[in-house]
Amino acid sequence: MPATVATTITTTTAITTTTTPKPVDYKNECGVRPLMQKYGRIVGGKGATFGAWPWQVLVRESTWLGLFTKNKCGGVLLSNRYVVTAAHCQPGFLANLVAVMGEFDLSGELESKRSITRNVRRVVVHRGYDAATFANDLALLELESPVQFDEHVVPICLPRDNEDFTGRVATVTGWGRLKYGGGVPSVLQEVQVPVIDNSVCQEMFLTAGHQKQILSSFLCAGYANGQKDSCEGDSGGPLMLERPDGRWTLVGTVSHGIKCAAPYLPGVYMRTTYYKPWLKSITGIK
Ligand code: 4AZ
Repeated sequence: MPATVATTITTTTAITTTTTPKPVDYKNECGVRPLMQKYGRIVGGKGATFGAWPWQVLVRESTWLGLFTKNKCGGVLLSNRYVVTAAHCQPGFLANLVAVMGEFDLSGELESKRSITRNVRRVVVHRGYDAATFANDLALLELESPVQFDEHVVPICLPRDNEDFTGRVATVTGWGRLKYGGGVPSVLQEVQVPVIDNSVCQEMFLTAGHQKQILSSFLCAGYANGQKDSCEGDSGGPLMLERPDGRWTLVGTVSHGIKCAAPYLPGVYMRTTYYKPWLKSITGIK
């Protein structure tokens, strides 16, 4: 879509060029970023800007009647009442999950709009989840009440059924560790990583000396020399790509890996296209 260009000539003869973006219909469209100029940690990444990834969810765990809470995982907003996250993010004994939408700076500063918190009514863990292999590391969180979409709270789009993203450079976001065994950021981090073919990924793990099996339901992303990756705490968050129409689609959700950003050990994600029927069977989303 060509944007309308308005050129203003000021009295000082300086020329200001302003692009007027097509209005973003965030109440009806998935995958749009109302707060980004352009319209049409994570290890080795950079801090995002407020509202840049409006489907990013912070999954918190609350124990002892809410007396103790901790940031547990990332998540992805799929609709006004469903968040997808990793199955290994399910709450511990006598604990429950809380989803925070529109979050950005965990220290509470640097935010121009308030975040929206919802208790999780129901956790649907994939019945095939295997903690030993991380097979089917997905869970859907049904929110206690629906959220209102806003400029900083928008659901992501799902990919087409057989869409293949191999070789494309995707973005992963989260509040996870800035390096393996390191600290956590306060501002949401983003990093770009290429999607790796499964057989190439399998070879990489073998090269690194790991016997791990790369299932067809997995998707790998990262570099042979490491450097950029998701890490502990990013789990459940989005790996995503911009479609030609400028809207964003969910390629995968952060699942696991061996260490973070280490050579020949790319990050492992749950492949969204593989799980579309499962996601649809619970949420109704096409
Ligand atoms: C984790 O522990 C984790 N390098 C998540 C992602 C990656 C590694 C570990 C990917 O949650």
